[in-house]
Amino acid sequence: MLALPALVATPSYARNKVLPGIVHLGVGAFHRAHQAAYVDDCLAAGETDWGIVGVSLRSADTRDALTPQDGLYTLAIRSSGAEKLQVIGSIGAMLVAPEDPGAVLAALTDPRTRIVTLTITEKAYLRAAGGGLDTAHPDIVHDLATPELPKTAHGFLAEALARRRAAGTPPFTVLCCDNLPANGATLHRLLVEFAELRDANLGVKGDGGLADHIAHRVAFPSSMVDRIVPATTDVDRTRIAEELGVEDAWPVMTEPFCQWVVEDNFPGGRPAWEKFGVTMVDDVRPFEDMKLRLLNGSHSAIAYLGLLSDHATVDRAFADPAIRQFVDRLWAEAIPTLPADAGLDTSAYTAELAERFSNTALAHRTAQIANDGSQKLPQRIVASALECIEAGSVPEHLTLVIAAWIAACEARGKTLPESHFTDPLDERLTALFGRSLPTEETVAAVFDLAGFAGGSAERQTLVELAAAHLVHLRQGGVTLALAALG
Ligand code: CS2
Repeated sequence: MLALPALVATPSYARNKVLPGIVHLGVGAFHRAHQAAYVDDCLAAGETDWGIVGVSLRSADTRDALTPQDGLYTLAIRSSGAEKLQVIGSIGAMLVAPEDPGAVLAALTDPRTRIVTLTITEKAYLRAAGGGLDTAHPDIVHDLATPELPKTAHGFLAEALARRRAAGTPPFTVLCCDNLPANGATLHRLLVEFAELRDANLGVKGDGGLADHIAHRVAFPSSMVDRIVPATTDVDRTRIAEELGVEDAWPVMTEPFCQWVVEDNFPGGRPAWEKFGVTMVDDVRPFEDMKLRLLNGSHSAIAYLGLLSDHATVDRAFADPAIRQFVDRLWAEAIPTLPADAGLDTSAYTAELAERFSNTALAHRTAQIANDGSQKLPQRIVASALECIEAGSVPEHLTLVIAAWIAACEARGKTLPESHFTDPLDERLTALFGRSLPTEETVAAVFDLAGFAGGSAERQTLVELAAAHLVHLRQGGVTLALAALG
């Protein structure tokens, strides 16, 4: 390795002695700031058979940037006053699924691969509005028709597990690291559904099928992952190159905070993660709900209210006293929906969140968090709002976040740039907004499209609350909507 400034931490282990043990699907910035950093510590401590094979399911960008630098990249850990650089070496090889699905399947069926981790983002789980597998999605249809050339995570996992089973290789453990509730169980359910359709195509039924194998023989521990990772900018690239004295095509920016809580269910073995700061637990659910509802929920609130108030970054939006007060009240509304007996310290947690959101060095763009609201709001906002109503309280603040999302979507191409952020529902949302229906009908139609509160008795109450907020947002912007709160 080139000589780097002495303060830059570099891998202290022989990278050519590391064996692949983990295949990661979705090798984006988040993975590189989080799981890859934990694995780097394991490798440095001598657990050398847990190297990562990184897979991109869509674009070649990460592979193209990192392969010429041998998979090495800089992690820049930034706080308002300081920046610490660390070179991470845990990603040994990188594959681009659309270019060579066979190579991905070879990595997944390699007996040395004992864990498959995923950060593919909420929308790649391909759930229909009701929560089940979107069996009409063209990529699912494709993967069922052409199992040996998959495109989706579901297709790759199912084909690899089928091949391992046929070869007598034990299954790998599937470790979901996306921001979904009960993420392991959710992926497990979707994959069994996918495998049932696959079995049906092959005329296999019941016990002998892949669905049965996946249902009973493959472990899907849930996990809660947390680290804020803003997208890297060209300014970051230039600054890091100056500090390093060498170009890094894709350094990753992050904060000092890092948390990983994992359900301890790894029949095929795992790194001794607990030695490196990972919390291994029996049940991750309380941690997951706290993170989704308090961190991610307020992140989405800050993103949409921030965009509508002209704040480009989280720290600036959070420094706006009206938004700050709103977030405090949002937390107060969501906290009673968390389990009271799980030992969660919500005041320490929100105090720490307030510090993290105030980190001015991150410049975390509100537009980045605004992406994919239809996929994020159900677990961040809608679930707590429903539980508030069930418990007899009125989720005024939670429903305002839903309205702010709709208003921000409507504002694109008007007060916000056309594609400032995107959503899988964009085409249908644009068509809906074009119909200029009465506000409550628009909100009800958005709920149907996004599957918010589907089938629940409280849905109409949520629609009415969100519609009232949307009227205010349209009439007098964020100022009026916040002023109108009780
Ligand atoms: C953010 C998350 O972009 C978003 O939707 O809320 O990526 C958030 O930064 C992470 O979950 C923090 O762990």
